[in-house]
Amino acid sequence: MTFDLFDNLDSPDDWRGATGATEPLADGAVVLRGFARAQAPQLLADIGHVAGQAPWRHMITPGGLRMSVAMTNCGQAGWVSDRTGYRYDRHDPLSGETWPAMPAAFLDLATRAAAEAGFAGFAPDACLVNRYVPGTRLSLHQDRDERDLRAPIVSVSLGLPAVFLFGGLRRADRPARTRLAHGDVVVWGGPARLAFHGVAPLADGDHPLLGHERINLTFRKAL
Ligand code: MD3
Ligand code: FE
Repeated sequence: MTFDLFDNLDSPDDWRGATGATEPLADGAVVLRGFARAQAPQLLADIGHVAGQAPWRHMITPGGLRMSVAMTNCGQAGWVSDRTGYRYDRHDPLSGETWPAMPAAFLDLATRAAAEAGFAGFAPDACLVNRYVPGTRLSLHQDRDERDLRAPIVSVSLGLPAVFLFGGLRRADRPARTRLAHGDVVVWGGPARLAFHGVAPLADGDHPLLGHERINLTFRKAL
């Protein structure tokens, strides 16, 4: 056994198996460390196809601020923000076309992760894809634009590690910090579903697959 100095490298004999240990992060939140590692190259190829049809863009908040995270979507609906508010929309406002279909590997990963965390039958209809470069942050927010809040959200982290901020049900609750690294999957359900959360400004680094980027997928049952 060698020391695992290169935590972000993909090694075929990595001791974290496809179904690594589940780790409770908070009441209702389960971390599956490295769960998506083996699928990462396929996911990245699929992300390239999605962004080819529905390009990365920086959305504008209802308050008029440009988000530092670049976003796109796939699935039956996509999360959009503009001066009129936040919503799920079946069409990409940039093109007027429907969003690209959810790639099979996305759906497979999300449903397996949800089942592992106790949410058998999770049927996401939307996937928001977030892209971070060094300095990009996501301020504390709740995800509550989805119709059925009993369904969990499944998040998949790829590329550079991020410091994830996880608070309580009130914005003022001081958030805990956790590192989310390449291949980590988190299932947020139950009492964690409406917790305030965000991402600290991304630190620079050089990831073997993603270079200076981090990409996060969030699977949602939106409609
Ligand atoms: C906890 N994305 O897209 S993923 C988002 O890393 C979002 O891009 C972050 O927050 C990112 O809305 C965090 C982890 C996450 C996602 C959704 C949650 C945690 C959550 C919904 C409820 C509670
Ligand atoms: Fe969120």
